[in-house]
Amino acid sequence: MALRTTPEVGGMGHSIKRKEDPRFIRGKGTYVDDVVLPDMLYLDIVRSPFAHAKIKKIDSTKALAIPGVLAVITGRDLAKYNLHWMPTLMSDTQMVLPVEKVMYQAQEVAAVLATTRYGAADGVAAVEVEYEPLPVVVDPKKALEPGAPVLRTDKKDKKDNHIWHWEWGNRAETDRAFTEADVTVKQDIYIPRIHVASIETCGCVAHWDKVQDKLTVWMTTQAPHAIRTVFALVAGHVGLEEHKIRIISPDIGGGFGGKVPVYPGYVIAVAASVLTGKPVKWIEDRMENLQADSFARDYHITAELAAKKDGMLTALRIKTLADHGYTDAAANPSKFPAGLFHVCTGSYDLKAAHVEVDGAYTNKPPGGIAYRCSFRVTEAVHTIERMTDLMAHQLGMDPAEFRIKNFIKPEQFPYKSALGWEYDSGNYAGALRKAMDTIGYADLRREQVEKRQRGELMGIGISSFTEIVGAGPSKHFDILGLKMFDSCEIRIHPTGKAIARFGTKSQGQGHETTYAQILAEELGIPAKDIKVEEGDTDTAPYGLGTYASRSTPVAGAAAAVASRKILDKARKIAAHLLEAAPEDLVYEPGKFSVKGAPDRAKTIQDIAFAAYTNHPQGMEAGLEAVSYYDPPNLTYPFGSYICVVDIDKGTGEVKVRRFVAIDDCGNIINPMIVQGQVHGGLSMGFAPALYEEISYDEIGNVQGGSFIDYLVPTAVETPKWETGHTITPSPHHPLGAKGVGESATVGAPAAIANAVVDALWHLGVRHVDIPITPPKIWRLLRDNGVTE
Ligand code: MCN
Ligand code: CUN
Repeated sequence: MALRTTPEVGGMGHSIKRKEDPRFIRGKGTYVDDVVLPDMLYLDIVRSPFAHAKIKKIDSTKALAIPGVLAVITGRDLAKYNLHWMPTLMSDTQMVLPVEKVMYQAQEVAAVLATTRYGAADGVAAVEVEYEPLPVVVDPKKALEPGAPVLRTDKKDKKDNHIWHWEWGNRAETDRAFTEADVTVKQDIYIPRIHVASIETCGCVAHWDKVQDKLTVWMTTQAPHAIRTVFALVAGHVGLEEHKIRIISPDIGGGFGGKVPVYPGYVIAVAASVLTGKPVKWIEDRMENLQADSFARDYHITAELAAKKDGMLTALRIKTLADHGYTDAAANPSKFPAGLFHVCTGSYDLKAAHVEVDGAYTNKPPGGIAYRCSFRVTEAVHTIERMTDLMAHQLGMDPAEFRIKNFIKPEQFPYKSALGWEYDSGNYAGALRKAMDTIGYADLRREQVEKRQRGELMGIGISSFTEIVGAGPSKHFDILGLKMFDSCEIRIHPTGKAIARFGTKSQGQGHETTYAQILAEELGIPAKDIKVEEGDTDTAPYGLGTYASRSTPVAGAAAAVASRKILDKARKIAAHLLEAAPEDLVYEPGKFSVKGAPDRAKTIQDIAFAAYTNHPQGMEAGLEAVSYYDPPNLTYPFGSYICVVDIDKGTGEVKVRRFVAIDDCGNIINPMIVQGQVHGGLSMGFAPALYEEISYDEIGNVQGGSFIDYLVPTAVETPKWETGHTITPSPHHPLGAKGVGESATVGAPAAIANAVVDALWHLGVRHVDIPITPPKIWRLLRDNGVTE
């Protein structure tokens, strides 16, 4: 995907050309940064060098002396309108701009408004801030120790850094199963902080139009409607009511979850536009994106698994400490503070399970957001897949056979898990056997034995994951109280062409193609005659947006249901035109004909025209329908991945030699798009397995705040993916489809980690935390007496 540079960046000649180019005037560009409006102002942000500090003084004198700098906005300015704090998606609170203190390095401290982008940047450099450093809490374990400095001093009654305790499952039953077990394994697993690296960073253009009494915000958001509601809730009291707000989410250069939250930059840009009456653009740079936007993972897990001598698993027990940074800004359904982590029994028929999670505040940016994760399912899958592998090795059983023995069997679906989920359908052994055949599992095991005799390090790793996507049944799923349904509205024009609008928002997933395919299949209108539109709150029906691989399970279903509503009416119009009874008509996509007389037929195009020109008396004109779809259950896609690694004894480098991925997302709408999703997802599972991590030093300095330190693998490092699929339809989805957008990212890291441990098991290695970097492996080899 090509991302254009901004008109201002890239040299004067380029800049002049771009400004004259009509494609880049209001709404004609493709990305937020392409939106260029007359008299537009630019916003840039002053950020804190300290992870925890009192703000003593902000001196704007020098900044304001710079030509073009119009204002320096501080927390105190926003406080006059009570806009210095805002709610997070988990009903915690988050600073827009601080009044008293900063809580993490790179936090917004003040904002500079200028007539040019360079002016704003110069202004930022000239703002002088006096800080008084405060003690920094980096480690969430230390954050919960008695005597730790209390971070959220803004919360009157808060006496510690504990956010919440959450537990699920039957503790007594689980404890009993552990007492009765023949074999148990226990492992500490850390899943580090990582950050999405979308091609496009976050940004917006906010335009308060006084004449129209309307705020339009072009912004990088995966959930435009929800954002509009949040804006109205935060700023309704200063006149920004929901009907006066229009959020437009244009083309997005990758979201991956990082574009779900509301970031302070958006809110300050809106405030600046309302105050000045001019359009204001804010676009963060790469380092701001990596250092200050919300983060994923950061789970400190202790897991235990119990089994009988014969290798039958019985129970799972997990304790987790979740580092949420200075505020709980996770994009989770509100009832589940740890997301859907309690799908951690995975693909296995476990009779008992209990999981506990504690959230802690630390001096870091908001954590718990997203990185192709399906609400903490990546963490859950990594845990159960590592633990299953550990148990298989402990018992001396082949990890594939061990899995097959313990899988939930096809005839057990719909299956109620020990932690309360109802899995819709699955055939786990089918996918694993297909992966084993594709990769040549038995031969690889023989090769491994030979290599081990020669002292070479080769490992085979499996991950047989179960995903849970498509939130959600609104009974259990809401974000800030907004029920997680989704929508499709179809209008068929008199000439038989159609427009369909959705409450979701593609960021590269190809909705324009796949939604049109669904509608074409249902209605018999060629896909090229259907315009798919998303991302404009003034036109799209209300929906909760695209994340957690919910578009196909929810809005895709809405497309089918809305189509079927249209066909109900179309049948009546056809009956009128054919002078037959509606029940005497047979439907094949695009055509109604009279039973037994196939020549007496009307096409959907004939019917559309009649809907506006010749509809039956008493029937409303037009051919339109809308569906707000509330799924009866989630969908449970799954898959089996097998990976072969070779480890260099001299350097500790892990090379992924082969990687076979068999995915099952039920009925597939577009095989090429699904394969693309799986390829991208695998690359984003490979990345944290071997490269990506954001850590902090003891005073909260971020390590990994630029692409020099935060290693995103390129095509050179990334292995060749060998993909395939099985098809187990979802019984409750109108098209039998399940989501797939995050499956590969959720499933891949465990396959790689399991392969590495498999290569090193005979040396006494039982676990390696991701990212599995060469120094980590080299040290393990050295400690175990293997050197070259
Ligand atoms: N699809 C299909 N058949 C199925 C399932 C899906 O043809 N049985 C198609 C869909 O129609 C859609 C695509 O595959 O075009 C992904 O569908 P789905 O699994 O429903 O996921 P979403 O569209 O809701 O996408 C969200 C998901 C998430 S949560 C992250 S994170 C992620 C991902 O998509 N971010 C992405 N993939 C991404 N891909 C790109 N290019 N950019 C991102 O930001
Ligand atoms: Cu969890 S990343 Mo996707 O849900 O946008």
